Amino acid sequence: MKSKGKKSNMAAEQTLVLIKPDGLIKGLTGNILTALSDAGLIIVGSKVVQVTRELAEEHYQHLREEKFFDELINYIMGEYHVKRILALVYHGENAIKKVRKVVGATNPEEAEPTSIRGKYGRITTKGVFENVVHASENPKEAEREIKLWFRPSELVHTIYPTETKKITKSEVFWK
Ligand code: IDP
Ligand code: MG
Repeated sequence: MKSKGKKSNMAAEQTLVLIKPDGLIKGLTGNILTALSDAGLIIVGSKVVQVTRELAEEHYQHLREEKFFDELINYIMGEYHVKRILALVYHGENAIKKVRKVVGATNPEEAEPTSIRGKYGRITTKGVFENVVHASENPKEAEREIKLWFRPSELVHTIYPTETKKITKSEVFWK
């Protein structure tokens, strides 16, 4: 249904972006963040992560049956480039679609030439889509992924319910 001149009351979304190991090793972080700033969203969390096999397999669980799965896990773990990624959470209205638009299609050869993947992605001779960034596909996936990669305390603003639990555990402090 179309609403005439009425402002959308859509709630703000959050979406997970990962600058993948190829993006980091190629020094594309600045270019990628600049391109993403066109979406007019705000960053509510960011961190550098060394991706474990467990995290990689959980993140890409929906692709477990694909023939490229093992290569994909190696790729995101940094086996071909560098063993880290930059994880970010973007927040704002329609954040998921806006970021996917700037990021471009999964296959870098099919991505808009002006999109991040169109500009910087490639397909290796082994058939891995080295497409420089990950971006959540839909609200359900965004929630699952943000909760997988970040704790509530690592975000300056949360949109999913949280609870406070008392825990006793050892933590590392500066000496
Ligand atoms: P997306 O990253 O655009 O959401 P997904 O289908 O979720 O695309 O796939 C996750 C990642 O797996 C892609 O970003 C890409 O790196 C890799 N991938 C997806 N499809 C293929 C393929 O057909 N061949 C090789 N790698 C692929
Ligand atoms: Mg996906």
